[in-house]
Amino acid sequence: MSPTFRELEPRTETTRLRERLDRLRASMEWASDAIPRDVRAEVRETIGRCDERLSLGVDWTIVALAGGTGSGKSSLFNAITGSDFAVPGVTRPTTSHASSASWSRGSGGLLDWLGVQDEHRFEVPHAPEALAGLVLIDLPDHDSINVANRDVADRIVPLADLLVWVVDPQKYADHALHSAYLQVASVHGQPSLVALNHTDRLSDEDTMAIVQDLQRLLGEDGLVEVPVIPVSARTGRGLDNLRAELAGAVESRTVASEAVRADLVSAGKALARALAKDAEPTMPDPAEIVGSLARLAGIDARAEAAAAVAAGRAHAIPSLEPISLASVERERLDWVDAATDGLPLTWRRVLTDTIATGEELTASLNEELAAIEWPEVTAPSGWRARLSRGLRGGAESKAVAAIGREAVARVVRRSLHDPTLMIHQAYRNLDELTELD
Ligand SMILES: Nc1nc2c(ncn2[C@@H]2O[C@H](COP(=O)(O)OP(=O)(O)OP(=O)(O)O)[C@@H](O)[C@H]2O)c(=O)[nH]1
Ligand SMILES: [Mg+2]
Repeated sequence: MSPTFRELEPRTETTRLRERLDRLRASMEWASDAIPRDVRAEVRETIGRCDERLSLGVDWTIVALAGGTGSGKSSLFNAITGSDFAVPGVTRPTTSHASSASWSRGSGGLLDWLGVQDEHRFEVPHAPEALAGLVLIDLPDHDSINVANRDVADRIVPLADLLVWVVDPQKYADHALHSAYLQVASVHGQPSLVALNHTDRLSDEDTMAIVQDLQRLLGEDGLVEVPVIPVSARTGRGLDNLRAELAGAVESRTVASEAVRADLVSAGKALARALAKDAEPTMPDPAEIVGSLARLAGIDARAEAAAAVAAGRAHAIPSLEPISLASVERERLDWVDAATDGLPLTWRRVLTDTIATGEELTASLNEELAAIEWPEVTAPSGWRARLSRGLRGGAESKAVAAIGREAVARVVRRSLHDPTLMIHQAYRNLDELTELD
């Protein structure tokens, strides 16, 4: 491998779409129960397909050299790559396999997928920045008498980001035979161009006349967007123009990226439809439930008792009784009501499945409260102390209430608030998942 061979970095589009796929997957997992089975299956399948395509990377620009036998595809491949890697020949058809040239490192997975064999992969040394990520494919002839050749070409052509149709001037009138390929490309929005090769064997006038005639033929087929570029693989004529077209293709978003994008958006829409996005979720006020649970747990009573002891009105603070499951359940249901207010009913189930159960919540509260080390409260003695009893009682009571509430608040945050936040985010994400720019 040449030390000048370029790394394709950064692979921005692949990374970006992968993040988006992760969000789709997360929404899918969180809301799984609420999604009808058929939609779930459809979205799962889409996720799988995108995953597979993204693992190959969607930043690669695939350019295919296609056309009839002897038009000079292999010769052009060599001229563009500055190599003699492809084998042009006089016996027809010459090429029976696809060869590739990569301008960046790391295209192995993609080439496996395209079916280009190891020995037919070429890495372009001294690759210019403008062509980073380019993969050029030399195909067997399209109108081959050899069916296997045609299959290779037919399979790869639709995957190309740019189809370069190589034409021999002596056979250009056969164009009608081939325009079907260009037409299919055009219907799929796949950019294509015609490279009129062998122009070294033509006078300039003849070249111009044939270019115009080809352009006219393309126009008659409705292919007005397809440019005709005169080139010569032998002399290098027109190769700069061809390279500029390749650089243009590298700049544009790839077919693979467009396909993944379309998949992501349609799956996002299917999810959003299934989950009926039409409301803005609101987070219940945690202070409210913390207050209620603290009261139910006896924190308030304990705080009052602490005040009484500090004021000398009582001698001991009774220890906390465990909080009851029934009262915790009631508070939890109030939380669920508030957190799913206005949301489709299915989201109530998603939320109840995600936050802690009544039993878990009760156990966490009791554990957390049992672990508290309460401050020691003693009755004052002496006349100075007696004078400040009222003040001391207030301070002791506040300290006890604060410690208790903090413990309850920790449990509420962990068991209710954070999971609810996650579900609300998943719900909001649905909206974002229906668009991609
Ligand atoms: N004069 C001239 N000859 C060319 C040019 N391009 C290719 N040739 C010759 O045309 C013949 C066929 O070229 P190839 O590159 O093998 O054509 P191909 O399209 O790869 O053919 P298949 O692999 O059979 O499909 C070879 O003898 C080349 O040397 C050109 O621009 N000018
Ligand atoms: Mg060839």
